[in-house]
Amino acid sequence: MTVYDWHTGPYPARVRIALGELGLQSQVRFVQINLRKGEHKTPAFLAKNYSGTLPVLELEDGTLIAECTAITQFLDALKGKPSLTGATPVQQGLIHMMTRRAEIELLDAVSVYFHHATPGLGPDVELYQNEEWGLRQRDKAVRGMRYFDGVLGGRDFVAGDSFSMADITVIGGLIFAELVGLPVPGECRHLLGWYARMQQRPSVQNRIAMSEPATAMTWPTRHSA
Ligand code: GTS
Repeated sequence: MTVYDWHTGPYPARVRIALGELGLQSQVRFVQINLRKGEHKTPAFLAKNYSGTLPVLELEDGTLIAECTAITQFLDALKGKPSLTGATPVQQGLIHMMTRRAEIELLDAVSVYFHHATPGLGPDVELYQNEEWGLRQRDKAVRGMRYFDGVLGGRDFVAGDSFSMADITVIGGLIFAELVGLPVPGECRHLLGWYARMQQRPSVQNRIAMSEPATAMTWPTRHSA
């Protein structure tokens, strides 16, 4: 299988963490798509993912799966006994709910802040920016951090009683927040404590080394983009 990837990207990191948790990284090769060069907006890449975003998983038969949640669900199902997306209907529902909440209230909000209220990927890629919208989303992300702090005040994991795709999504949000210099408020001690625990997981520690550009392939159209 091929993962179209960007080694520092928070969204692709979600899939790499899932691969690490499931022990599937050896079944995947990574192809680096340089976001700062806009390689994700070339016609060749848009043919793989209409949304022009990473990550994308390509199966051996050419099937293309985009969206972190869909990729994670697929990988989890490959194992036969899902652990990241829930084994029972109730677990599946709760994990799905908290994953969407982590996207809407935190990760996607940080992403909009990055693309609209900071230089983002640079002027060649960021063709439309709306700073006011970006700043609103920054504030929403901080509210999201406070929400997840409350959630983690009552339990060890974001959804249910074990590590899941919902934890991975909040981790992605905090990775992105670090990248853009948006700190977690100091009083969010439950969220900060949980994040410190998450850093101990090998899948989180190895998430960048797993797709080191030195060993991963680069996108063939890179120089013609
Ligand atoms: N909903 C998508 C998902 O969950 O996969 C969002 C994917 C996404 O926004 N990916 C980022 C991207 O391609 C990758 S990164 O920001 O984490 O590196 N951004 C490029 C762009 O131009 O929006």
